[in-house]
Amino acid sequence: MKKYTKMVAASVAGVLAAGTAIAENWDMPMAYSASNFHSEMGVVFADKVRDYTGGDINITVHPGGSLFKGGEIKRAVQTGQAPIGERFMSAHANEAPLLGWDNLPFLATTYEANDKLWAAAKDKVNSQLSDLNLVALYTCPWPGQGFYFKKAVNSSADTQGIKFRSYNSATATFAEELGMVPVQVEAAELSQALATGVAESFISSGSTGYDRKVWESLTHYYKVNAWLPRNYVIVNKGIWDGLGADTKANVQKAADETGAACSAKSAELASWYFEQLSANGMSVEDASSDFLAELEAIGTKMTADWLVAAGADGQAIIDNYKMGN
Ligand code: PCA
Repeated sequence: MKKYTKMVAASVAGVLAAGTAIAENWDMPMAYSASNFHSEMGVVFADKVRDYTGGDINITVHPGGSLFKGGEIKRAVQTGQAPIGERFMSAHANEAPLLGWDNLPFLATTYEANDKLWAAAKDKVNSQLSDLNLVALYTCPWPGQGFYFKKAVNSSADTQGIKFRSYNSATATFAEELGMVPVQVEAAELSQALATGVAESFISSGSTGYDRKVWESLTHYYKVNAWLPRNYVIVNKGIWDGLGADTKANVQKAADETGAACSAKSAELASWYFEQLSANGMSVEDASSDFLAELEAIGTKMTADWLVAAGADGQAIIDNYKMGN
């Protein structure tokens, strides 16, 4: 009897050590529209995970902030209310400044440079996330960021007093430096904020302008390509650590493949979005050299401020990046 009990105990321990023996159902809240490439790639990821884990992990994607609003997703994953979720990384820089590494103006403005910057930042970012009880499975860049307005803008003389939709603290600072008045609004609520006049300008990619049909309220897009910020798919660290080694490897393989495919999709769509903005009546132009010079000066100040907030780890990211270039 004693021997039998020991055997059962050993086999239970074996199952636990091997990880999930029973299929787990994971709800995955995502912040952006269902038709956005980030969300479509979330579905690709879920399919791959189901496939590679032989059905052990079954992820259901909930895009558009439908399960948790964008601003709530990180907390939901940290606390395990949702085991996994997707969100915009630099939205969390107010809590953990290091996570603003991809929001530094004019530092890495091509997909290639942005990949190098992520390679330089990855270890520091992952250890910061670990402190927050999170593990990043993959990240994926948005196309370059530029300004939307409802009039022609050639310099900060034209931006004074404009109500500006920000998506994190760095973009709020950017707006203030241009004499604008920032208000933070989720992408999912952007069309409404523009239609009701809560905001009349914002910085983003062509992607979000297209998703939110902003030509219904705005007229001008200025390509600035200030930075290519990333979304990340994060999992609760406790849940992740509880998975068996094989399951982890299978999920990570799905994540690596999806991250690469998502980044390629972003690059492929970048100019297509601009065509759609034009086709819907918007003027899509490069920012004037005067405006660009002002933005660069503000960017230098923002980078200096970020370095103060992010400390030695932030400096190490920039140094690593510059060493690799
Ligand atoms: N779209 C998201 C974040 C960056 C982007 O291109 C947004 O505007 O909220």
